[in-house]
Amino acid sequence: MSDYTPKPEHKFTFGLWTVGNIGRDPFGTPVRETKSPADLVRLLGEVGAYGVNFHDNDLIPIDATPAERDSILREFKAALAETGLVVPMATTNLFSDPAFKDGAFTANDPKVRAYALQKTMHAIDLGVELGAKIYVFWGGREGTETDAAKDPITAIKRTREAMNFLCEYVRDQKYDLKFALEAKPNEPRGDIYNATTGNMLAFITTLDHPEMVGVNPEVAHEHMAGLNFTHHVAQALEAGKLFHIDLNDQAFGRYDQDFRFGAVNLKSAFFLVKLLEDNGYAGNRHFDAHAYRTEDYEGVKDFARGCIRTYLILKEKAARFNADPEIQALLAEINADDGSLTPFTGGYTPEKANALKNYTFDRHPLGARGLKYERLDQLTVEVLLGVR
Ligand code: GLT
Ligand code: MN
Ligand code: MN
Repeated sequence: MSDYTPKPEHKFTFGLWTVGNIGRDPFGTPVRETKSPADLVRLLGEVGAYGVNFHDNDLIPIDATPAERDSILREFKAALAETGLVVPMATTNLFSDPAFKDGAFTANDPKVRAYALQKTMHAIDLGVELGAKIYVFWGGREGTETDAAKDPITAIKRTREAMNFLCEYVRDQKYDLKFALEAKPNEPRGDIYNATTGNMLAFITTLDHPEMVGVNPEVAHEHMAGLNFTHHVAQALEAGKLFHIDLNDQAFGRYDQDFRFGAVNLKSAFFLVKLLEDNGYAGNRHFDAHAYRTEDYEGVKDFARGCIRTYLILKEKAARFNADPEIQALLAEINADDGSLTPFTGGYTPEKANALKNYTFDRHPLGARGLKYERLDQLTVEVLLGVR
């Protein structure tokens, strides 16, 4: 029997807003009572999490007095000390307050844009005070219902100006902090700008300090758009830009579900875990999800333990896939290279180009060969089903 106990090196984290979700939805009122941030830290300690993340207002309500702020912070820090949990990531709530109904950094009202910058600088100070090394930007309201309302090119320029401003702020304060941009195609706006991780990767190259900025892809957000999440994460990894990751699950084409990791599509969860583990991803594994609305706080713990356990089981399955002689023999066969065309590889030279243009290919055997991907995929499924 394998050991699926979470360890600090796995870096399993949850947001205060995840286990603290009280089950409100567009059609229903809360089903669970609100717990204090300190109590949520204790709950996370119980389920074996390594860290806790928060939006500024998950911790300090937007209208808190200085005295309330001090007492909440004191209790929160005490709970961290008591449980040994750390705060690896923080973020700003730029979507709940009515002031942000037209977005924050992209709002048409310059007062809203300035307020969003001010709020973010204060929230960065708070995150850094508690130890955060990664700062997430999810532009929940940075979008439109009608493009009559906002010029999309202006929106890109406003987002860039805000990110450049905040990068300079972090440099000025000498904070050890990196930014991770999180894409989502829609919800709560009809359309959100920079809708996919790929959009974010392209946008980052246009910033003044691109080295400070990476991405925070989320399973559900690419799945909502019917895209292959693993491919998006691969692009981020390959570019050295996977600064953080939000793990959860989501059926394609449905509302924003934020289900427990692996709850819907185990096969894609498997390929994701395999990608992260095979490539030595060393960042946080953050579960940005919440328990079904049917649950009480015991169910919330079941949810949180389930996220962790499924990740560790899939990690074990990935190791099994990598060690399976039949799977590895098939992969070796699929990737076989007799070396006869090596002279044409390894980069362009005019001589190579000329020789390749004059080479005679027999394309019929290339098309006739069976690739055995059916067999390989079935073996993968059998590893997942536990019979290999
Ligand atoms: C919100 C959203 C998440 C983001 C969080 C960070 S808040 O729950 O759905 O995907 O990561 O702002
Ligand atoms: Mn998220
Ligand atoms: Mn989400």
